[in-house]
Amino acid sequence: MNERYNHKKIESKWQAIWQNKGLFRVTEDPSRPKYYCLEMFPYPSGKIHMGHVRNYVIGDVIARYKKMKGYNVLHPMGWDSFGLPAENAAIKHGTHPAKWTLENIEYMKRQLMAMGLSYDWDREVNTCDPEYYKWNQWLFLKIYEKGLAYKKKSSVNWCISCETVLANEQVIDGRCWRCDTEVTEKELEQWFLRIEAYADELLSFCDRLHGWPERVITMQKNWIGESRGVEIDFPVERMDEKIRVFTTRQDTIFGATFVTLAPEHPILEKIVDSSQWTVVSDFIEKIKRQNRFIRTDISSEKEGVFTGSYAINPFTNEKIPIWVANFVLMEYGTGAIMCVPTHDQRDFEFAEKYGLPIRVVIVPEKSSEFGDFVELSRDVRSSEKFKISNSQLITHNSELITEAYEGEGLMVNSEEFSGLMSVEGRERIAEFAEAKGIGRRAVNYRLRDWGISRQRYWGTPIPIVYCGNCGIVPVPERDLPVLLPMDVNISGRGGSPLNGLRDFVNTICPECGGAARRETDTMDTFVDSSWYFIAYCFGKGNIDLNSALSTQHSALSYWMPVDQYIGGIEHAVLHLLYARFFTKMMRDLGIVRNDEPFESLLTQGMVIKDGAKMSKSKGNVVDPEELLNKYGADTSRLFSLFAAPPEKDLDWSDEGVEGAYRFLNRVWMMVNKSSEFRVQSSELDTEGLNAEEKALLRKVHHTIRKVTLDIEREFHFNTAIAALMELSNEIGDFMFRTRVSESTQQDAILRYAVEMLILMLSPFSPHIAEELWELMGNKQFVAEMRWPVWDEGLIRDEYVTVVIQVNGRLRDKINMPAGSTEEVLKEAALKSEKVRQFTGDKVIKNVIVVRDRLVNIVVR
Ligand code: ANZ
Ligand code: ZN
Repeated sequence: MNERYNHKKIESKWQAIWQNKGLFRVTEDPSRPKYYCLEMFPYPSGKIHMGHVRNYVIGDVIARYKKMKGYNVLHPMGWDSFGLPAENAAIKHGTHPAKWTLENIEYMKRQLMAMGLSYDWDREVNTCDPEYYKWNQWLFLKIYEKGLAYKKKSSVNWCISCETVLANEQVIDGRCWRCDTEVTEKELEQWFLRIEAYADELLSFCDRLHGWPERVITMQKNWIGESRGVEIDFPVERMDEKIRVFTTRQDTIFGATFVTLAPEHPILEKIVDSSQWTVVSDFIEKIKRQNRFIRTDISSEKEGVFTGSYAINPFTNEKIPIWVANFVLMEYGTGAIMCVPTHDQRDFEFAEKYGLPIRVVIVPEKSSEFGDFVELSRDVRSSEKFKISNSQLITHNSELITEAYEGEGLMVNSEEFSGLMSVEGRERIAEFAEAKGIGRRAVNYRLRDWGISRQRYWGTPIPIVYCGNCGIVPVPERDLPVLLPMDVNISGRGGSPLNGLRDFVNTICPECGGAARRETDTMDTFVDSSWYFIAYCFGKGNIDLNSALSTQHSALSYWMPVDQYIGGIEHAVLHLLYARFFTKMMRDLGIVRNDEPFESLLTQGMVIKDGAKMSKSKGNVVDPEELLNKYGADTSRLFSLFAAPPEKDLDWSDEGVEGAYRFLNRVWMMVNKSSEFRVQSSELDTEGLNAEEKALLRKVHHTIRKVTLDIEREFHFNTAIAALMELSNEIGDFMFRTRVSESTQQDAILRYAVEMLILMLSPFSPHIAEELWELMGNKQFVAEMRWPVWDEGLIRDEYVTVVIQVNGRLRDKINMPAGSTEEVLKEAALKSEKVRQFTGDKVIKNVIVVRDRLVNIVVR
């Protein structure tokens, strides 16, 4: 039995056995604690890449470890298979998106299987399968019924190159997230989901996501973008109109010297003075063509025109001009702002450009920036002094200041509010406005409703028809799924190919039976991935959200939420926010009970090679398939886990792979050499061990402790693996020293140590572990064994007193870790101060070491 390590043979053998025995197939079992381990499902682009490998291997170790810990582990996998690349491939190669997608899935599935991942393939989901997207449509209908889906004409982000609408989340620095083309605006009728209605909950629940990385929570919070302030009404002079502004700096209201409206603001029609009408309407036309990202970019040019009308500042009662400007957005707040040039940089630049008045109303404490206000302190409230300065500071040019002071400070020039700190002033002004009925506290979110309409083919058809008599009519549930037609001509130009399919478009109104048209837009594929983790709970072919509506669905309440989610940081906002939103909607529909989908989240680092992210464009990709062929799954897994802790970037190194391979070979040889164990480890009698055997036992328990805690604490697999390597060295040394089998206990401890090593190695490199386990005569699967536990007693009692002699005479006693090697003991003995007095500069002839007992130094 001295075969060489043949990964190919072993790996395919065990993969087949696991699959045939259904080792990772799970069903709900209320008598056992569950653990739902999930990796983000891939887009079936063709081949897996190292990023996938890393992601799935991390998940697999967790899943296997938890199974050994006694959990009923759900570990599923599926395909996020709708989307643009399939259409692009269709255009490029003339293959149908369905064919391309299904072939890719088949190929990639084989690759995943070759990695020995412990998936329950009976729960595989595939989002382009009608069996799946039918439920997208069903959910859409439910959401629509609840008023959470609606259609509106809106200016959308449009990518000319992809010829599609992009969600805000898909626009990165004003460019398409996919093809990097500059995004433009387009007016289209679109379907929206009311994620805004969940903004406050999505935000407040951020603080309950204890298992999430701080960085992701911050990104989510920033994206939701809560902003607390007040809405205040500014009456329009000589008109029965009011302009409602939203501000977060109401403490600066005494410095509001003009009001500015968004070009899209409806009140413009009523208030623009006839003398200004042409100027204003030309301006509006011009700004409409400007991209929103340019409009809001702080560095871009602020432009505006005067409306010819005035508003009254309700606090100063001054008449102030009303302007229109590009930097005010209609979709945010009220679409109108009060401008305070001294304390808002945009307003400052605008005022400077157009010669509008500015007035200081906040001064930094103890600042000399504002001349007269140097000596102001918290308790100065006499307004006499401010009046003089007041007149000095209202100026039509900005001689006195060169930029806005946006910070906190002391309120000045603010009548009875002068002398307050700005923080407190905000409260007082808000109270005052509320008391006087001219304003109210308001919360605004940056988060916008999610536009899900896509003018693409390869997606879920939106289940809506348009009828001349009845208007918008949802497709009745019994008619689901609205099948995506397969006989299409994909040119890639001119919007959705579904438009041209008469059989698809022309239909009958479900309400009146008259002629009607089908919606031809498909859903954003992010809809598909917003609830796939719920779909896994049902199992392949069994998804039935309807059944969960009426009753408490046992599978859903058993498995959800996901205990551990693992994926890339690039999904920190997009996918994770949508998935949280869908979970909350589905909770409110009565489908699930949990408030949040993912208890814990692990965002793995990137795979780096030669200092750059591994990517096709950088030309530094390592194809996992080559790696699997050459070294096998176990080595590939081990390397990717050993090279870095999961959340850090993994620096690719060929030597690292070699190292992992050599380690597995050593373990292989070790077990093969000693595979004729005469005894079972159950015969081990820990009391009957000699010192050396005891030391090995201790090492085993130390290792169990270290590996367990490293896994439990933030999944630090790299240090866990290092500990296993150390243990394997110790076992190797032990075997070397005890070549001849001398006692039952010697064999028993060796066997025990090797078995523990294999058990602990198994989540990382499962195939070799199964093989060696079997070779040792064990009958069960390693994957089904219990994870070992350490004995505190064996770890605590770890120091022994070692006697040090010089030429046979006691000179010192030192405390050393039990089981220390001869080298360690020798070194410690020679370092002892007391010993040195006797050895001095004498020649050391010999050092005799009895482990855990004695060191005798022979000098001349
Ligand atoms: C007066 C003011 C004075 C402001 C000051 C700031 C500083 P966040 O935190 O982003 O919510 N604002 C409000 N609605 C706007 C819109 N539709 N388009 C562009 N800007 C808008 O910021 C809120 C601030 O952004 C508001 O407070 C308003 O300017 C501006 F010294 O009001 B502030
Ligand atoms: Zn009708």
